[in-house]
Amino acid sequence: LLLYLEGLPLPEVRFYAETGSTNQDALDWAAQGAPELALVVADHQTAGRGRFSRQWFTPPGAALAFSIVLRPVQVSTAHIPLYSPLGALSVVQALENAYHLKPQIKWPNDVLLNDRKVCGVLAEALWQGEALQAIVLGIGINVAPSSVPPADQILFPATCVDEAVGRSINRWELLAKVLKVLLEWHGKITTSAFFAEWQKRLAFVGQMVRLENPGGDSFESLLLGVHTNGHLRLQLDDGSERSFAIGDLKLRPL
Ligand code: BT5
Repeated sequence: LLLYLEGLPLPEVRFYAETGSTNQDALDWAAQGAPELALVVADHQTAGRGRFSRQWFTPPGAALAFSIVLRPVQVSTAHIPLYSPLGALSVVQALENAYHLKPQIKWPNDVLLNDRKVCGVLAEALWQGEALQAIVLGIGINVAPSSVPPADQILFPATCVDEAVGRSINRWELLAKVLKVLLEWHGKITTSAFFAEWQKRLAFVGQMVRLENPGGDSFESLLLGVHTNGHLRLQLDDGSERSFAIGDLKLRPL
């Protein structure tokens, strides 16, 4: 692993053969003073998590699961929602550059390959009172076929990188490529260039989608794109436009 990470400006890397959640490890470490770009990598997570206490499946030997500590010097809280897109775009561009794949971003935080979920991103903020201490950006990528959860355990169809590439790829090489892109965008997430690259890879633009809120209400609408603040832009039946903040809205193509 360390061999592959050589050349990247990472101050400290912690590798666990097994841990609960690398996001939890990185949050705890950040609270104890982990430096900017401190990295936690695990082979196997026993309590990997998604958004809203959902679970993230990370069996041993098959997936990429890591979390990086970012310490934005001057981040407005309004920019926090742009961190999961930072993770998603980094994974997308790494897969494009390395394996000539055409991944897309399912708003807000999933990476799809052939319309199936290959990666999930979870950005969590660490606060001290009102002050933002750090953002932990956690990324889980299905690499080998055994990392793909059984169909009855997931909400959205899933796939893995090996299946799309057609051979078994090296996890740590992919990790290094994702981190390289991430470090290039880090600090530039409010630029129009970041926004343009993100929006270009957005899945289902110009298509009808179904959105469902946690209460179970759902509606269909035309997906227009995203705003620079990360909000989703939709067109309703009467032609009016509506936007949604990143929250627990389930998005499905029709
Ligand atoms: C996510 O949440 O997609 C964010 C997942 C972030 C995981 C990384 S791994 C490293 C770091 N450490 C952690 O503990 N977490 C981060 P969400 O959008 O809420 O999607 C979760 C849902 O995806 C689950 O409820 C399942 O339906 C589905 N799912 C679980 N594991 C999956 C997998 N390996 N592949 C595809 N779908 C999965």
